[in-house]
Amino acid sequence: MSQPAPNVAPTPAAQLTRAELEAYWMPFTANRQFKERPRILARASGMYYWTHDGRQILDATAGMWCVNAGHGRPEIAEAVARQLETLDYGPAFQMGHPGAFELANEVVKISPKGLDHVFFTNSGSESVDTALKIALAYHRVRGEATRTRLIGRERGYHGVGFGGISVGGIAPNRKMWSSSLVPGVDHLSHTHDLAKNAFSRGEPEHGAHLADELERLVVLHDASTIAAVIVEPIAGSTGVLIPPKGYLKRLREICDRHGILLIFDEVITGFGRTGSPFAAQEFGVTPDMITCAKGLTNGCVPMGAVIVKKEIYDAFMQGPPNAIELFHGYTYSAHPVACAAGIATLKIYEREGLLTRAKELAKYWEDAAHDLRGLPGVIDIRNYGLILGLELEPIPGKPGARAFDVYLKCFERGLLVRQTGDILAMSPPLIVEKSHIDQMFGLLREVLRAG
Ligand code: PXG
Repeated sequence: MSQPAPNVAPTPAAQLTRAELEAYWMPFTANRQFKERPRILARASGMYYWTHDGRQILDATAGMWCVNAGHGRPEIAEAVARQLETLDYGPAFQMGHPGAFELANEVVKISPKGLDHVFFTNSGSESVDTALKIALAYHRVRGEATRTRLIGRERGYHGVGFGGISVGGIAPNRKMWSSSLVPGVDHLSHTHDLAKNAFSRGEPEHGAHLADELERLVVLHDASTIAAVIVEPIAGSTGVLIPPKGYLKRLREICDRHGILLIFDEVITGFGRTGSPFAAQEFGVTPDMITCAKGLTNGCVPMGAVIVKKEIYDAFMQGPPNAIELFHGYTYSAHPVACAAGIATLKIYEREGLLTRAKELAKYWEDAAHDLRGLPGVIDIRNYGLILGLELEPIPGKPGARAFDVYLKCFERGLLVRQTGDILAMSPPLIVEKSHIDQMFGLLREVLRAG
């Protein structure tokens, strides 16, 4: 099971002093706590990380939901190296390179039917802000400029751009910037209902009616003011919320009825996590746009994308042909190195059947997960594809402390999980074997049992 570390000799990171840790302001991290007891990763291969002091860590999170083909894939490394030697960079505006077109075509091949144009970004946050901007511009170019309202959902995570935090529904991500959020945003209720849905396997039974809140918002604001609704098919960062049966379909129907665009934020659900290439296919609901990132390049070069349906792209291709249609883009849109990584990644996914592998393992994963029911403090276990959310009873007055403690103990014992509030999340690389699953849940069981 365990793998020899490639070159486990201590790396320079092992010698970092407390002072040397200071300059790097770490994102979404308790900097002072971390720097007192740093967790430094030095290497990765397959299903494993190795820390700077040579400890092996089983990766139950695919990094942060992104390393779907496992770590250190030589095919990607070689493609990236070749690209750097051939064409390191080319201007993204008014110029192209073959990889950009090839990757767009490959992404379209695995996308839901009808979503056939791809706008490249460098992250999930940029994908979200890009999709929101396309939605607003789309209505405008079609002569419906009053459609400016954006609808998100409580507990939604859509990255950290101003658009993303505006439609997002996680309070700490918003409150510092509350006066600067995008105006005219409303939120649907989240779908988390432990009283009715605890310990659901797959899609929970209760909650489809929550989609009807969109009808209520249409009555309140009038459809002619609403541009788009954005939701994660499965909410990840907030602690794994699986959509109730029928919920996404109902959202789609209401959007259709009122000319509202539906955006699925598939930054974590894209590229095989649910058992289909995208959650849209898995749940049989086709949105108007998909935002993605992470697994697009197996996490190894930053890249994101917005996949849009033909009608949206075509709506922009109307004016004089020499006019720029969309005043939006990044220096690194379709960066040649990211495209090379993306093409190599999609080839691996196809060759190894990784975009549907989660379906084959889902039952085994589900049974292993629900076996933890009854352990001290476990108030919910929820799962879909190769995703797990495990919710713990909070320690009174210390929200998040219990799950953080479990996270630390797992890490000390050689298992990387994610923690958000009092919820633990697992989302292993899609190359995971049953033996790894046994090891993950065995270790988690021991840590939870010890309390
Ligand atoms: N949308 C969704 C649905 C995401 O999950 C983003 C947008 C932003 O992507 P970037 O690339 O800008 O970070 C995300 C990011 C976690 C976790 O463990 C999830 C994310 C990031 C970090 C941690 O839940 N998702």
